[in-house]
Amino acid sequence: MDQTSADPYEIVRRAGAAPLWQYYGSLFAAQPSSRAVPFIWRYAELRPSMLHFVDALSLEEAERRVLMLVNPELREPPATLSTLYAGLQIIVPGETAQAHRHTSGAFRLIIEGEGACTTVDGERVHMRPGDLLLTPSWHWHDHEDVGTGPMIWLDGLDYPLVNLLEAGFFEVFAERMQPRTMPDDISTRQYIHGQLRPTWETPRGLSSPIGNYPWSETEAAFADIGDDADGSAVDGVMLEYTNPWTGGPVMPTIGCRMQRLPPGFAGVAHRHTSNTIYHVVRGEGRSVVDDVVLEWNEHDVFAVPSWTVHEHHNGSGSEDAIVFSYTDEPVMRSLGLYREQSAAAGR
Ligand code: GTQ
Repeated sequence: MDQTSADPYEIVRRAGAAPLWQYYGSLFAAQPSSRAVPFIWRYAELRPSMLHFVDALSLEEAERRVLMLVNPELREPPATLSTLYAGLQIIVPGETAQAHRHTSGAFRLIIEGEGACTTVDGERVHMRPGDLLLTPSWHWHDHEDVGTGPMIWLDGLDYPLVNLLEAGFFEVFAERMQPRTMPDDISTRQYIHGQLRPTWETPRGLSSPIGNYPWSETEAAFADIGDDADGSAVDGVMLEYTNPWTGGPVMPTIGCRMQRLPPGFAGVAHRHTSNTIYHVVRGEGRSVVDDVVLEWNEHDVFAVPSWTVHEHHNGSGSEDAIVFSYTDEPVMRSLGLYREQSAAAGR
């Protein structure tokens, strides 16, 4: 018997075990420390590449024409944050994107263009800038541009979480486009009028039945509130998109919000055990995330990892900033892992 095999640690290792005392601190850290870093992706920098790939790559060659927004610390496999992903997708007139479905939940926040649609489980849904479109888990979806110009949107998916949980399934539809089995935009027309719920419908699954939360409704909500509510010191006037069946988040894994930071807004810092990705709909400003300053402009996307201290500022003294965000907070809450702390309370 040689000396290494007599080493008790080596014997333990060869038997497929490990001494807990060597790992305790890293496995049971005093507080979370995300592998992901705070980061910003600039729309003005990426947009020309989006247009380049319209010419360079047909949608017959690619399932989707998407640039993934990759966190520098999460390159392989690529993800934006540990549980969430963001991508920028473009489709041009005459194009169609193959119908498919996956167990990952997805949404699209429309950035620019007109005339594109997505069909989700038989319902064709129209896109306009500022609209939030849902593609919940295992819903068939395909996209098409029947308009006159390119359409660009932000994709948000939970695939980093779903893959971590080893619960990912994917299926391609037998034909390129799925049949339309319902009147266009019917779910929005039925459900969007807030407190008036269609009595003949019953919940299907855990997600909101609304295909599109149109910008016109979000804008009207902000206009109706005006300056007559202060909102929160952290987030300004923030509205959460809700599932009309539960009043809760739009999907079990992803919550979506739109916030208005009034001119000159300087938010109070806080942190929480949820990952958040932001998209600037309108305006300019900056967010400070664990001492990293992210200066943002219209249509930029930025990522705030779990438990990082962050605060938001509107950079303009005269214009609103409108910021969309999505979060894994529903996951953390449902597992009893959600914690929130104001920065003053113990950095
Ligand atoms: O449009 O179906 O950015 O399946 C990533 C995966 C978009 C989509 C993404 C997808 C889609």
